[in-house]
Amino acid sequence: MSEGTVLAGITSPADLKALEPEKLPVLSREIRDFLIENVSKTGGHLGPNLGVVELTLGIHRVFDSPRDVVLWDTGHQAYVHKIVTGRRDFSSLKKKGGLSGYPSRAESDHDIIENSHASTSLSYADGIAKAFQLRGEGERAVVAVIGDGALTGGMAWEALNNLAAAKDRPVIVVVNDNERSYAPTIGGLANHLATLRTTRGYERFLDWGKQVLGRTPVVGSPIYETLHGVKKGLKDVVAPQGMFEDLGLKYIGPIDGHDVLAVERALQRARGFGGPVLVHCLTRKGLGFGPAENDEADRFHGVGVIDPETGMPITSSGPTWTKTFADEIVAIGGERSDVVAITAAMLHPVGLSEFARRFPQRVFDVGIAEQHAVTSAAGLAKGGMHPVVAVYATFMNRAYDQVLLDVALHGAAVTFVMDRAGITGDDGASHHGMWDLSLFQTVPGLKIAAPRDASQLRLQLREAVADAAGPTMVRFPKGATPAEFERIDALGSADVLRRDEQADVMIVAVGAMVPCAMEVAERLTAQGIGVTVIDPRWVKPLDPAISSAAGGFTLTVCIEDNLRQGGVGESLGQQLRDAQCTTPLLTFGIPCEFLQHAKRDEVFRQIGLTAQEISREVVEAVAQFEAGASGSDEAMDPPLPEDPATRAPQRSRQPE
Ligand SMILES: Cc1ncc(C[n+]2csc(CCOP(=O)(O)OP(=O)(O)O)c2C)c(N)n1
Repeated sequence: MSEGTVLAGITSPADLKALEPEKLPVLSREIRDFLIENVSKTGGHLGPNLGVVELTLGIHRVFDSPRDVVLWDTGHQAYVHKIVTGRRDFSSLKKKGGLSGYPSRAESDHDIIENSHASTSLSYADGIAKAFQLRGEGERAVVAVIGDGALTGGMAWEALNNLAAAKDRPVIVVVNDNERSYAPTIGGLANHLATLRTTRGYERFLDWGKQVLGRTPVVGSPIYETLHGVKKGLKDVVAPQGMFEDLGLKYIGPIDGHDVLAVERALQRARGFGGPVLVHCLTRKGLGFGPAENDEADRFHGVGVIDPETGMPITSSGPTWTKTFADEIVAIGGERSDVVAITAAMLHPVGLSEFARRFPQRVFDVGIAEQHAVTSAAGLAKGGMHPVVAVYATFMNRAYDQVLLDVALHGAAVTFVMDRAGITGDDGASHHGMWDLSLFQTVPGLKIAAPRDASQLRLQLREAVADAAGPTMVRFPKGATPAEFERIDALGSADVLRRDEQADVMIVAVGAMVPCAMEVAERLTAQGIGVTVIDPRWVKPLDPAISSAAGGFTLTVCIEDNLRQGGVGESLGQQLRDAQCTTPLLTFGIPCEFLQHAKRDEVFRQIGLTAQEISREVVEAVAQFEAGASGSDEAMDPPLPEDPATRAPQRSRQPE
């Protein structure tokens, strides 16, 4: 932080409150420079944070955080909040041990929620305000900042419905309207906000009425009251803002969200109101950084390492899983007119931009509405289309019930494409796609594919979309596609990728864990252990040929980048038990923990899901089981000690 800047003197919201108003524009500029300089080095949510500089300053000047509660919906736009609450070391943003990319309770008392899945803040606000009221602390304000994108999520509306009903509970909903999620926000709500944006007359009219008529004794005041009495009708003429007020929420706005003093005035009014209020602020995503402001795709919603002058990416990855999907779905779309694509406000990130360009009538961006996306897909299937719902795996957690009952129970032929499955890394605990296999293994009739490489992704996507019998799911991780391994044989619908003469260990490798499994095999072979590697391709249902083959080995191993609980390993264990196969099974996967942000590789190392750790465990297990088979005492050894450097891999030793 350069000495002598205004920013250097801001270490807490109190410093901000003490600042002379004329210094606010300078401070805003310095914060923007700080964001551009730092986030360009680490990557992060640059565009959203550039857009909320003044909004954040206004909030912290009016409210008394953390006594007053400030909640950031989704949480990706909380960098400025971090800066003004004393967190200015952005050098390791999103890196292991560095600042989280989202609010984090471990970092600061000013951070109350940290989940990073959108549209939850208003429900939190509702609950916190109820608690304050019950505890006699009703004077504590609860402020929720929610983007126009997050406001498209169903939960936000469930919460608004409740907030509006409690006239005596002060909750201030600050809508940060920048007209975009990643892409422009769409739908009826977006249209309504657009109307509000363009009709600023109403509040000004009321102010005028109050001033002019209030000055006219006797008749003036009653006329003003009458005007207020008919305000709904009047509003519909001057500003059609009825939707929020019809719900029962006081509406203030629209406010220029880049004018700190205007924001302050609106928030003071909102605070004084004492009930549920919605403050509509207009902002520009990416403001102050030309390349972001001009970026059509997403205004630099999230960037990697970039040049701070040009905004151009510095690092480039090879061909990615997302790009592979993107190309193939375009090819499929060209061949089949019944294939439609659905995205929940993530057209570009999930790789549907080109599909949208080529087939604009056949792509539906439903907003941040994963549940609706799934049931709407069921409807499309009923109507004779084949929908492909492309989402990040972590966000599909929300739509479990819709997949289960609205799609699977109906046998609807919908294909779910789960990008970012497994460990995602620097977005932290809530963004890992590590629950999908556990959740969706329980859905009757759903088939799940875990392709191991780009060729398999293309092939299995086609198999999925060709399946008219019921729902299918294709899951793959973040990042570059790996080196490809040709199958040397088939085992039912599975691929055999390696088969040593000596049948000691059979490894079942799930999707992207195949390269790891092949390396484990190399390492085991170097120790004189013969290995067969199987890629089941379709992990649900698992082809029974796999469990049948297990009987011929000393040990079976399953490696997956999903939670061990309920994962493919567990379902393989169940099959082995059902078949009364006594070959022991070791399952390696992700522990049932919230894993903090770090690079993907670091997380893999931290949880011991690496070829080195797995082979070490397997070598020792083989020795134990063989010794057990020969009646040696070694079989009675206690469990292996943990390697102090990395935690022991997540594995079980008994058939599951
Ligand atoms: C349930 C869920 N689905 C998808 C996302 C991915 N996502 C992160 S931010 C974002 C757009 C948010 O738009 P908005 O609320 O308007 O905030 P802005 O970035 O425009 O400030 C999306 C879709 C998410 N975080 N949570």
